[in-house]
Order: sequence, then C-alpha cells, then structure tokens
Amino acid sequence: MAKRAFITGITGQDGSYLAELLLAKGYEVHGLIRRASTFNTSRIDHLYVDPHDEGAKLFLHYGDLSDGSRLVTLLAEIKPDEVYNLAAQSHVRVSFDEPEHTADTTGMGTIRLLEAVRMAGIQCRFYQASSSEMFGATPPPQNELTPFYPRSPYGAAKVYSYWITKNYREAYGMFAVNGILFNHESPRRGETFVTRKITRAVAAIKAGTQNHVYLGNLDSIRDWGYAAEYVEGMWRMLQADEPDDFVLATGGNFSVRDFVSTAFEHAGLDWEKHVRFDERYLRPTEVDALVGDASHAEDKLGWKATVDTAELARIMVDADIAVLSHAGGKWIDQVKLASWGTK
Ligand code: NDP
Ligand code: GDR
Repeated sequence: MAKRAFITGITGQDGSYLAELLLAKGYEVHGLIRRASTFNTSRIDHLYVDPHDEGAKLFLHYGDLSDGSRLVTLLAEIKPDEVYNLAAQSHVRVSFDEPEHTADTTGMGTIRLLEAVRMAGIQCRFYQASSSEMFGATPPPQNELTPFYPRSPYGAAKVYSYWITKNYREAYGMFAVNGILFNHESPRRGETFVTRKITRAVAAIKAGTQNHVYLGNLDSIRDWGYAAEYVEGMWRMLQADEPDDFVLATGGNFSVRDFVSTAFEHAGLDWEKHVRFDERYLRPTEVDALVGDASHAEDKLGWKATVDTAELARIMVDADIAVLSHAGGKWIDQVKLASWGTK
C-alpha cells in the first residue's frame, strides 16, 4: 500500500517541492487548498492529474486552517500516514499589519490541526513548519538549544506552534516534530520576499523594462538555502526512529547587501545604480542575524545543505531571466517556474 500524506500549504513554495518529492517516492498526496476567486494552484499545476484518471496520486481538498471542523472531517476521510503543516501567513513584515490574522493561522491553525488529528482518531506522524524567526534577537549561531526571542507577531505565533507541537508529543505520545528551518528560497519563492524581489528586479532591469528596485534594511544577515533540498530534510524527520526537533540551515551568512551584489553581478549589472531605499520595507523590530547550526540533522538524519547562498542567488537570477525572456519581457504565471525543479 502506498503511503498517504496530507499537506497544508501545498500551494506555497515548500508545499510544491514537498508534493513533488512525495509523489516521486510513490506517496498518495492530499493537499489542503483555500477557495479563492482566482486560481491559486500555479505552483502545483504541473503535478495535477484529473482525479478521475486511473493512477492519479494527487488530490486537492478545499479547507482552511481557521476551520477546525473541516480539518477533522478531512483527516477522518483521508487517514494519512503523515501530516505536514506548512500553511501559514508566512510574511514577517505583513504580520505587523495583520497580527491577529497571523496569530489565528500561524499559531492557532497548528493546534486546530493537532486537535483534528486526535479527534479523527488516526495514527499519523506530524511535521510542524517551525522557523528560525523564533530565535529572533538571540545572536547566532543558533541550534535546537538556542533560546527563543521572537521579534514579530509571526515569530511569536511560530513559537506557540513549536511548543504546542512539542506538548502534543509529550502529552499524547504523538510522533510530532518541529523542523526549525532557516530561510530557504527558490525560483518559486513568493515575489515579496527579499531574495525573489531582488532576482526578479535583476531580470527586469537586464531586460530593460525596469530601472530601480526599492528595498529596506540591507544590513540584516540571513542563512539562505535552497528550498528543493530542505523538503528532503522535512521528510527525513518523519522517517526517523524517534520524534525530535531539527534545525535545517546552510551555516553560511550573507547580508541582504551581499545577496543584492551577487545577484546583480551575475547579470553583469552594478547594483548601486539600481537599488534605492524605501523605509516602507523596514520592520518595527528587525531580526539582525540568523545563522544556523544544522549539525544535529547531519548526525541523525544524514541531511546536509549542498547549495550555498551565492549559488542560490545565481540559480534564481538565471530562472527569472529565462522566464522573462521566454515571455517576451512580460512576467508570466508562476506555473512556468514550476519547471525549475531540483537544482
Ligand atoms: P508560502 O507563503 O509560500 O506558502 C504558505 C502556504 O500557506 C500557501 O499554500 C497558502 O495558501 C497557505 N495558507 C496561508 N494561510 C492559510 C490558511 N488560513 N489556511 C490554509 N492554508 C493557508 O510559504 P513557504 O512555502 O515559504 O513556507 C512554508 C511554511 O514554512 C510556512 O509555514 C512558513 O511560515 C514556514 N517557514 C518558511 C521558511 C522559508 O524560508 N520559506 C523558513 C521557515 C519556516 P495560498 O496559496 O492560498 O495563499
Ligand atoms: P524573512 O524574509 O523576514 O527572513 O522571513 P524576507 O525575505 O521577507 O526578509 C529578509 C530580510 O530582508 C530585509 N529586507 C526586505 N525584506 C522584504 N521582504 N522586502 C524588502 O524590500 C526588503 N528590504 C530588506 C528584511 O528586513 C529582512 O531582514 C522569511 C519567511 O519565509 C518566513 O516565513 C520564515 O520563517 C523566515 O524567512 C525564516
């Protein structure tokens, strides 16, 4: 019997790579999608097969992390072996504008899903998408023992989700794990996160359709890895003998300025001519430096990042330049980026 997985956040960056990985491993994959007035499945359209077709392995279900009873019904029907909770309001800057909504999805959403697992009475392994943002103001390097000091409503909501996942492991003996992932990016990254904003701008400036890009703080330091290889780490966490929490990171440190200069240089452009400052992109409280120590994941899971931040920047610039040139200088639907798979 093929294993069955349930993924919340399947339409997001990580959800799309994880669905690809699990389908390639022979899983039957069920994804939660939100009903919207426009299609929001462009990152997974290349995986979709009509469910009436024999051999269909990907099934999508309407639902929302704010709707607990729907989660119970779905889990009772699907009876997954593995649940990956990737859904969240995931933008840190936006969490200052929408703190209550962020708490409701990024925080409360997790307990709704954990309770749904209990109420549906199923035995499954549970992955929670925890974040390096939980470390916030605690200086690097950060690992599984580093104290949390969140600096945003998003970070605080993720801390709640982290602890409630750990509590369900201890209280009910659930195989529930936290993957504490440092920033990971790809050609499928949402367009308003800084890396993708930069690589899209590089492509448009190179094509002559844009001249400037407006950014906020260039001094913050991040440990940016490649999303396609981080989803393998998520899966390995659920295959371990015992439930545990793991950091996934590259261990590298790059400032936003370093990412900008690497990306522009790769396209033969001088960033200082094109990057402008806009205070709108500053945060009321910033996380200055995140640099992960993933040695626990290497020891126990045999997982290690292979793509460093400079290579990642070049992969993303190449992808955005290719998409723009195929589309005759106009941005096209993200589905085209879905073809940018692993490495
Ligand atoms: P994205 O923002 O790309 O995707 C978020 C997903 O969550 C989308 O599928 C979105 O659906 C869905 N979603 C949002 N709100 C709800 C809701 N109320 N109910 C159901 N689904 C909802 O995030 P990533 O793929 O980058 O990240 C995946 C997870 O990992 C997130 O939880 C994020 O916070 C966390 N994380 C990410 C890191 C990173 O660097 N990428 C690092 C550490 C943690 P829709 O498409 O309809 O908007
Ligand atoms: P982050 O990612 O907050 O680390 O959260 P983001 O790319 O938004 O910001 C990274 C750093 O860049 C600075 N910055 C800008 N950021 C954005 N978005 N837009 C700008 O114009 C800009 N200019 C400078 C930011 O101030 C920040 O220091 C991501 C998300 O994926 C979370 O869901 C995840 O949990 C963490 O990574 C780990």
